[in-house]
Amino acid sequence: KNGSNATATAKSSIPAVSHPLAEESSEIASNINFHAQYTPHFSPFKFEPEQAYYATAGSVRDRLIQQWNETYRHFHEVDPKQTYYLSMEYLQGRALTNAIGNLNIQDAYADALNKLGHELEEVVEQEKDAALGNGGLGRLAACFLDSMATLNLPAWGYGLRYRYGLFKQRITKAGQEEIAEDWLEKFSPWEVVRHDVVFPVQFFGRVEVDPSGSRKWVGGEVLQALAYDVPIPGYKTKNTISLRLWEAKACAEDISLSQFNDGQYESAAQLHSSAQQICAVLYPGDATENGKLLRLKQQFFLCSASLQDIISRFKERKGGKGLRQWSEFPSKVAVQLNDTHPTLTIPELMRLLMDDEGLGWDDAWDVMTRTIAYTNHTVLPEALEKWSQAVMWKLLPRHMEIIEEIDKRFIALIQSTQPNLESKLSSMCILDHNPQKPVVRMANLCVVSSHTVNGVAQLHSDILKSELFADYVSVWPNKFQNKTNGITPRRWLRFCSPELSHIVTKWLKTDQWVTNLDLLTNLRQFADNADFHTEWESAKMANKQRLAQYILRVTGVSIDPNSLFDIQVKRIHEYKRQLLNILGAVYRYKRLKEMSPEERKNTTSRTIMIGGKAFATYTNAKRIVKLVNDVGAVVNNDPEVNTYLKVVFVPNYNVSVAEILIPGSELSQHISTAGMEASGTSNMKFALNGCLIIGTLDGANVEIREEIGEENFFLFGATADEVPHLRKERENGLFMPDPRFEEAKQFIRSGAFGNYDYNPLLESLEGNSGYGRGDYFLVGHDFPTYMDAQARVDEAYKDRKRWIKMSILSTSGSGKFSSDRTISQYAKEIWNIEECCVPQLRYPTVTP
Ligand code: B1H
Repeated sequence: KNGSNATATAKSSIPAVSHPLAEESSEIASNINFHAQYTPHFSPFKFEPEQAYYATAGSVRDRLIQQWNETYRHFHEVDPKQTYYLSMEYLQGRALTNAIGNLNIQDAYADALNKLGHELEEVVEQEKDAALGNGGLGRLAACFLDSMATLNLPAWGYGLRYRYGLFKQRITKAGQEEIAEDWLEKFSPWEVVRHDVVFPVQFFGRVEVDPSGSRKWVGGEVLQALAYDVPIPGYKTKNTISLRLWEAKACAEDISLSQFNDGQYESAAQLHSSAQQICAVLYPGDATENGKLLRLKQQFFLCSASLQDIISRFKERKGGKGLRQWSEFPSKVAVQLNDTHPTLTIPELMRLLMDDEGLGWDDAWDVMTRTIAYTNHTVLPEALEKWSQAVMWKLLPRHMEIIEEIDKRFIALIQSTQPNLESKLSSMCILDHNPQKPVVRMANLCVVSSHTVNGVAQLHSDILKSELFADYVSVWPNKFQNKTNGITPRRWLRFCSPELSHIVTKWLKTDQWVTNLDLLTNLRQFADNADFHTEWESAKMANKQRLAQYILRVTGVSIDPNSLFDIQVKRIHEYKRQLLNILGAVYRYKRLKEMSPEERKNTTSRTIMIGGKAFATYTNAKRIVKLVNDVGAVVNNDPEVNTYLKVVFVPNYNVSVAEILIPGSELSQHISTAGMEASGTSNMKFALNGCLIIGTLDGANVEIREEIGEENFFLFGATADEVPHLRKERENGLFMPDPRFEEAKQFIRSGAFGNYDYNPLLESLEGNSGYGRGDYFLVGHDFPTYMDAQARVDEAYKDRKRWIKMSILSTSGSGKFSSDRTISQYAKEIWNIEECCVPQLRYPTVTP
């Protein structure tokens, strides 16, 4: 029923100017058929959903490639300033629904597939997620690409083509198990290998000085970077930009035939195996940094290949004026570093300009600093990258010389212009000369070398200025900015919830909100409208039912769509406090057990869903996964109370699972210790989908609450500036725990959820945690106000009218959190680039 509603909306939104032939669904059907027969990946006699997926993707790809080529050509002709977004992670998810939706051809493709005996909904599910990222940072990069394309910005994404992306999570009796996910198993129809785009990338070797005194990096290991391009279509625009992913290769000459003939196969192909390792796996960390040579090689590989590509494009486009001046480079190129992971871009650009192009230090420095900007995504000390100087000297000797020189000049600058900062120099400089283990501090290198540094939410940017980078602010007061994160409204509302989108379009009488999300504020006028309420509620209910079916299918647990759907999904980390959530659930369960059947009837029924992956070696995070599963096993099978409470661990949380969970959510938890979550972006996705938030004053929660109104946000917990004092109190034994907190912990200790030893986990809330100091994340301190906020949620949910109004106000207040807004601000305030719109082909209009 709802599916057909959605189709009706989309139909009415097809623009008047459209392709007269190909839009025809029978044309499309025969095109899909063509792909099924002539794309020789499968037997032509088999046309199951999987084959239908590959054939459909092939057909859609043809259209993308046409637009894509025109975009390349247009950018080449106009030669505007371009942005290059460098990121070690892109969490793209599936591409088919997004491509069909952005091309605005969903009806025609749905019809065409029907003609061929398939359902579009089923076909799109055949696609594996491209999970070349860990969490929020990688997903942000993916949302940014969507917005850059939609805003017609001349921009490129650069990344690595990992063979294995983020691991698949399987839940067993022992907890989480990690399984390699082979997303390229049956090839990806969305990438185009570019055999004409190859650059050499060097490692190790030594620095040679020639008689003229110029320095050159020679010798070592040389691998080839081969480009794979992924098309990124904008929404209802011809502009289709590229995500260029590098793969490492060795040359044919690198095989030693003589060794091979001697039977020494491994050493014969040594470089080949070294190349294979580089792009083998995504670094599986999120906010933890394990020093690994391979990770450093990956980072340099991305930086070096991307810069060579950028420079060759700069040289190629002469603008009709003959050879270009290097001083023009920053007026043609903006490079954005997604956290410190691509920091090596800094010394690599210096090296290329000086050693290959012959610029002096001052000119090279001027060009480099005017080109590069850096985004910080975390203040967690363990996530601030520090590389061993010894390892760096070995792998990148010339770059280390350059970094030393940057550091030397920075120190001289401070000594001559800011003598008051002398005492701070040891923490401000780039090379830390701790005799035990000298390191290079990548964040410091970024701050010193880039023209702009930004945080990802207002509170986070304020903390950068007042704490992490405070000492630099007086040196460069204008270097620091805020760019509050955003999410793409295409994937995160228009396509993942066609039901709600349909209602929004109907009541706003326009679908312009998809690219102008601020229009959602106009829904406020209907916040009390009974008809609007009815439609809103039924769309949310349809999404809840779809979610309930999904949960039943993947976990075997049946959940009631009439209960309150309460969701917390994100990477598992102690600072995100999934433990607070589960302790709350344990307490709720215990209370329910103590109630009479009559009393229970007055409570609000809840389904608590928790999902997320734990870093494979993060023991406490894995214990949390196990605890959630153990609590669920007991609660869900307790006939006395399981109509009032269910606790479900949602396995293998990823982008596609989020697209099912978020539209069906009513309450979501964003409950990190204040000051620790830089922004969060799922909070924005939930709010946009009419889900209420229970949360702390952390990251972007602060701004979400401002936008949707404090009366529509369930707030609790300490504020960021109270945290240091509260930790002190805790250390000095001045903390008096709430009896409810003690009761919940005791209940777990008593073995109510099985005999697994949870003491190490519970102890992190007492005397000793992995972080040394007891309850570093202040779960105990925030527990009572958390429980109070949950009680307010239960009360609010009983008043349906009030709840739906709050839900409507959440959506209507979410306009600010479009990544279109974020990207426009980067374009204007950091990159200084303008749109470069590919002209629309004017098809002859058909007159009836
Ligand atoms: C974020 C990371 C991160 N911040 C190290 N930092 C990694 C750090 O593999 N590593 O070594 C990987 C990722 N990720 C997240 O970025 C923040 O925690 C979120 O609060 C924020 O919303 C997101 C996007 O800005």
